[in-house]
Amino acid sequence: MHDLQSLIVGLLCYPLLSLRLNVLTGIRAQSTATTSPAINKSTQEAKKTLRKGNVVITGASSGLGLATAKVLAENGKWHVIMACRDFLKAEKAAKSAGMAKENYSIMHLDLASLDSVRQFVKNFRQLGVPLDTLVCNAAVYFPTASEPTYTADGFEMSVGVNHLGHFLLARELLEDMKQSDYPSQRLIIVGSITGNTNTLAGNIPPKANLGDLRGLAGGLNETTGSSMIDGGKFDGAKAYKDSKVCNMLMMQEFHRRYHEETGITFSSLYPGCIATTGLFREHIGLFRTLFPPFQKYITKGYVSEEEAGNRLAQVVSDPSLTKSGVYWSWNKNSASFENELSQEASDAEKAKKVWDMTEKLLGLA
Ligand code: LMG
Ligand code: NDP
Ligand code: PMR
Repeated sequence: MHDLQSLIVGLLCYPLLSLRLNVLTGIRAQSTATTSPAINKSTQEAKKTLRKGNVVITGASSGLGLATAKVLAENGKWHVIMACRDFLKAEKAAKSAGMAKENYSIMHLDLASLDSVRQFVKNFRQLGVPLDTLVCNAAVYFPTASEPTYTADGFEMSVGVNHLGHFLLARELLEDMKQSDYPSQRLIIVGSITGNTNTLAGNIPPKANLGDLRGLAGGLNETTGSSMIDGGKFDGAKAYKDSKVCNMLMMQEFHRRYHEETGITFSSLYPGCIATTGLFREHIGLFRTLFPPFQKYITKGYVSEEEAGNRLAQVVSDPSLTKSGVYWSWNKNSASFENELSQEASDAEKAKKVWDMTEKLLGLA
């Protein structure tokens, strides 16, 4: 069974395997080229500028993830590993975005299952290629659900996918990034304005609030406690916003724990309001119709998927965005700046508690 699975993964990842050969042959070609006096940089430095970076993007089958994958795949410097729950959808999306086959691979990842996350890590390691950057982008949003739904492991779905699944993935893949010889390694976790109560958007009810974390400690399940982090009654919009607070807190906690030791850059961002993506697929039709013009003409917070993809691609690839521990945003001229997080989303004590409880829930501690 496992052999068959590996074979399938191997076939699906053919472009990545050929990339591995390119990396090897590229380095060989470089060692002959260094005999030229014109190229007298150290071999190691030369190697670093030679190969493509490998970036894993979760949820790259639509919206922001797909737009980012497209930018990176097309700029010639990256091989994009699209980590997606629906292989066929991802393949179709990559094709219709016009991505060239040799610039991407698709690997199965369902963040709603911890087993799937672990299997993804195993499959990735079997490829034997270095990991340079991980983008935790996938998310689900259930604004109209009256009852919670659950992941395979029994956690409320929004926090389960957006926070817990990504936390396990990032913890595991940190080990791989530590071994990368690429000039810069980055772990990016997508955040949002709606989790930040220091903004107008973050004050539209229901507001994010993790409370004393009693629901998280209890396993985010109504049969044993509460499906909500703060222990309250289920509210899909709040669960999403809470999950984004966790994303932004964990980025900072990763920074505090690992930046100095590893040199890895940890970042989060608010890409702008991409009002047309699949994130709003569960919302009522009226909302989906009115939301884009509302954001375009009234709040002026709207950005296209293409523009948002350019922004996230900058956080992956721009040499000027290497500062760690930053929550990036963009101003009206689309220039990046270091944004301020709400009090809760920058609370170091809370971050530590969320980290410790999450480790316990995932069996990491
Ligand atoms: C709730 O639903 C869920 O029930 C809840 O569970 C949770 O998920 C929550 O935060 C998430 O959302 C939202 C619900 C109430 O709205 C709807 O689902 C109905 C659709 C309403 C769409 C909201 C966007 C606002 C639309 C404004 C209209 C814009 C028109 C664009 C025109 C373009 C012009 C070219 O959501 C709310 O909170 C809505 C509150 C009520 C809306 C009041 C809006 C005031 C804005 C002013 C509009 C004035 C228009 C003038 C146009 C001038 C043009 C220059
Ligand atoms: P989309 O719904 O278009 O993209 C979300 C992606 O996540 C999809 O590819 C989806 O896969 C994937 N996904 C969902 N569940 C899982 C799962 N269990 N396992 C693996 N992948 C999964 O939304 P956006 O592009 O808007 O969202 C991307 C990120 O941007 C999110 O982190 C969101 O919070 C953030 N964001 C979005 C904003 C916006 O205005 N849209 C604003 C601020 C932040 P599939 O295609 O199979 O459904
Ligand atoms: Mg919000 C500057 C104002 C601004 C911005 C940037 C956003 C972003 N929103 C703003 C204002 C308002 N919104 C106002 C005034 C209202 C009341 C009419 C409003 C309403 C609203 C709703 C109902 N907005 C929403 C919703 C959603 O369901 C979205 C949400 O909360 O998803 C969790 C949403 C969003 N508004 C945003 C952004 C970026 C979102 C969605 C996505 C996200 O944060 O990931």
